[in-house]
Amino acid sequence: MKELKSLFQQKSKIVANELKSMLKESGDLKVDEVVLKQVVGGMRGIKSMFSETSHLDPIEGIKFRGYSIPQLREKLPKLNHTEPLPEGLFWLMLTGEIPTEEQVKGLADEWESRAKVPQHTYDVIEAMPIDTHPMTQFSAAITSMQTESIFARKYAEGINKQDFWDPTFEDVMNLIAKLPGVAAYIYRRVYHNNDQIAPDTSLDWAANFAHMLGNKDPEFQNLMRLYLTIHADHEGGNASAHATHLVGSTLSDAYYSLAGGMNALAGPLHGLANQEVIKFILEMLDEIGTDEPTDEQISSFIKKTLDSGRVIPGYGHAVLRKPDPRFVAQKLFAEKHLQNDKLVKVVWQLYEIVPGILEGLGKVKNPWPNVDAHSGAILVHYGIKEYTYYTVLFGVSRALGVLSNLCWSRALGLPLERPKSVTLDWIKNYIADQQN
Ligand code: HAX
Repeated sequence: MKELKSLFQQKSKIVANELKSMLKESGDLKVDEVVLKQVVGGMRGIKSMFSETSHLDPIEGIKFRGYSIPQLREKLPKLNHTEPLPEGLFWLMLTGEIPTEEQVKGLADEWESRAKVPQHTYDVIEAMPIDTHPMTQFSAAITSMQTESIFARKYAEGINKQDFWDPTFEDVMNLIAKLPGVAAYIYRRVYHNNDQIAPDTSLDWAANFAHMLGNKDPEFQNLMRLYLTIHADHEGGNASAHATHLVGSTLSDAYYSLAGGMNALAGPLHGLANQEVIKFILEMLDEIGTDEPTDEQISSFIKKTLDSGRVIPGYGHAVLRKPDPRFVAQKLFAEKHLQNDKLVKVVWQLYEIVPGILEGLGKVKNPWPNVDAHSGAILVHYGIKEYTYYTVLFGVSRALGVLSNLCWSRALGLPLERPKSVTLDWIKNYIADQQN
C-alpha cells in the first residue's frame, strides 16, 4: 500500500508545515472562552483539540473532510454495490481525497493480506468466561495484539521522532485488517457455539466481516458497508476518539490507544446506547404485550421511563441539535429495504413521539434521535439479534476514524495531552477573587 502511505506522508507534511507557521504567527490568538459550568460539566463545546479527519456541525451533522453522509453515499466508490466501501472513507480521512475504484480495491486487498490474527489473541478470548460482555472480549483481544506493534519495537530501538508516523501507519493498517476476524470470532464463539467461519478473501473488508458473522445476503453486506462507513468518526472530542487520542498522546501504540477508545465506547451514554435502544424497545413491547403498539401506549411507556429517572436511549446528543444524519441514512436504507418490518416501524413511531416528550421536559438540549436509535432494529431484521454484541460492530467501524486520527497525530507530532484540573477550593477562591 505504498501509494496511500506516500500520499498520506505528502499531505500530512503540508498540514504540518502550515500548522507550524500558523502557530508561529498566531499561536497566542484567543479561540474560546471557558466558563465555570464547562469546567465541571464535561468540557462541552470548548475548542481545545485538533482533529483533521472529520468535523461535527450541530445542525448539519458530521462532515468527513468536508463531505456530508449523503455526499459520501454518492461519491465514495461502491465497486458495483449499492453502498460505499469503508475502505474509501479511510482513504479520504487520511488524504482528503476521494479515492478511485482501483485505490479502494487495492486497499481492500492490502487489508486482506494483513488480516491474520495471532493465535495467542484467540487464546486470550478463549480464556474468558463465555458470558463475558463482547466489548470486554474485544478490548482484551485488541490489547493482546499489542505484541505485534511495530511502533513499540521501533521506539525501543530508538527511532527518530520525525519518523513516528511510519510504524504507526503500519500498526494502524495491521490492526484495522485484523478487527473483523477478531470481532467475528467473538460473535461466533458467544452466540453460535464457537462454529467459526473462514474468511472469504474475494470479498471486501465489510462484506467479509458480514460473511464471517454468518450472513451471505448481499443486502446485509451492503448494510455492513453503510454501517461501517457512517459510524467511523464524529470529530475528535467524542469519548472514544478522545480516549484513543489521549492514550496515543503518551506515545502508547495503536493497539493500546484503540483499546482505550473501545473501553470508552463501551459506556451506555456512548456506543453501548445501540444495545440499550433495542433492549428498551423489546422491553417496551413485552410490557405492552404487542409488537404493534399504539402511539398512546408508547407515550405512556416513555413517560414512565423518564419518571423512573432513566434516559431514553438513542435520543439526545452532546453536540448535535437536529436528527442525526447517521440516523437518517439508516432510515433511508430501511425505507428502501425493510419498510414492512414491525420493529423498524416501532423505531419510526418513536421518532414521531419521543422528541415532543423530551422537548416538554425543558432541559434536554437535543430531543432528536442519534445514530444508535435505528441500528438495532435493522440488525435484528438481518438475524443479528444478540444485542449485547452491537457495540462491537460500532467499534470495528470507529477504529477507522480514531486510528486514522492517530496517524495524523503522529505525523503532526502532536504533544502529550495534559489539561489543567482545579479543586473546589480553587473554584471558591477564584469566585471570591472575581467578586472583589
Ligand atoms: N432522555 C432523558 N433525558 C435526557 C436525554 C434522553 N435521551 N438526553 C439528555 N437528557 C437529560 C440529561 O440527562 C440532562 O439531565 P440532568 O440535567 O437531569 O442531568 C439534561 O437532559 C441535559 O442534558 P443535555 O445537555 O441535553 O445532554 P448531554 O450533552 O449532557 O448528554 C447524552 C448527551 C447523549 C449523554 C444524552 O443525551 C443521553 O444520555 N442520551 C441517551 C443515551 C444515548 O443515546 N447515548 C448515545 C449518544 C450518541 C453516541 O455517542 N453514540 O455512540
